[in-house]
Amino acid sequence: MKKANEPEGFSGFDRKCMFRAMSLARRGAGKTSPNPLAGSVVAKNTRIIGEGWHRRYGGKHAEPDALDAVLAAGESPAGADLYCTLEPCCFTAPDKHQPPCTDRIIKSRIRRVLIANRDPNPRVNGGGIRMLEQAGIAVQSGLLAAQGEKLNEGFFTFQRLGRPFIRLKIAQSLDGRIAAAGGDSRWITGEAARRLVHRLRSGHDAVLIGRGTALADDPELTVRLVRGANPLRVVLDSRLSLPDSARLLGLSDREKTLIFCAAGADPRRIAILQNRGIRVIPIDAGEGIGLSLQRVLDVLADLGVRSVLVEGGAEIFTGFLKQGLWDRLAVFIAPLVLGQGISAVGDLGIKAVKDALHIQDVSFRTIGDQALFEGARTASREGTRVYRDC
Ligand code: AOF
Ligand code: ZN
Repeated sequence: MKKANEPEGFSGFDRKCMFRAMSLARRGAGKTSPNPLAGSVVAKNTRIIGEGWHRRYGGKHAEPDALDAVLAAGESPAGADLYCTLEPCCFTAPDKHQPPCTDRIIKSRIRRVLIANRDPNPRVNGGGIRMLEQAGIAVQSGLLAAQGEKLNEGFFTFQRLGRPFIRLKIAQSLDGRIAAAGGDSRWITGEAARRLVHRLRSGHDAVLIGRGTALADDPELTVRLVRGANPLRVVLDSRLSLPDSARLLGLSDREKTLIFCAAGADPRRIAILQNRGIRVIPIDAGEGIGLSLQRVLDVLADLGVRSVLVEGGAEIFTGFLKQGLWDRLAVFIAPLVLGQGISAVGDLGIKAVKDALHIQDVSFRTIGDQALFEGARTASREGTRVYRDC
């Protein structure tokens, strides 16, 4: 079925092939960042003759991978259609690992190229499409574009805004509490919801929490309930107050734990943590909340982080929301009422309903007796969706 806002001229087979290319692209999840996920399918006379994807950062791109698969199967790509989740790259540079895909596509005598999303990398950004068209290849873009945007939310956000994609994940009671009055929060949401959180974690380059959550929950922030790569674990702890016994300091892959502290933090404590293999980065103070979130994001971006899952607590959620440093919300809601307790979000300076933050692209789904509410800061092309049990 044609999606709203999708350009005309695509067949059901076209959609099937692009859908397949996106599934292939997802196989690279957790391995390609800071570069995008990319998948590709070659088809001739409504038959798929080759498939490929970008497997890891620096490795072969999706299009040559699919074209190699065509040759390996003893087929010819001449006259075939090529489905690309991302506009093929078209440039060479000293820091570039792979040759331009456009050259290979043109040499392979592909007839038509179908693209989900334009590559916002300024060194591509429409240049790949132009080069293919100049070589006489028909190019159609926008096929399953909304799904493609989701696939590369980190890469696209970084290219457009210069900062990582930020998803705030809140697990709360029906009355909006993320912990009981005493600070206890284990567990507000059930096992199925927590499994979804682990899947969310594995889809981000980094997971970030504040000192309060690190102390109260003593989390690992690893991916254990599903298969997937562990993201970088980031803690904002201006005074380095985590005790040696904290789980985050004792994990086997300690180089994946990064603590941001204040520029004036105790140098001896920094040295002790670094000797344990933990990464510690002192940074400037920010407004109100201990550390400058913008500075944290800049450093993470320099480290190649393109997406961050922010897991709390209230002070952290409030800081990111107040400074407009977020893209999507994922709010897990459990059928519990805690009354007095810790609110998910603190003072945002909002005095009237008309000034409330409005969430767009809203979707709901139920997970047993719990719910997951998702939404975006700015509207994409999707509109509201409602899911039943999943
Ligand atoms: C494609 N197909 O599979 C990917 C693309 O250093 P390189 O050679 O790997 O190039 C990285 C850039 O190429 C990256 O920033 C993005 O613009 C594009 N990624 N392009 O045609 C692919 N992964
Ligand atoms: Zn390429």
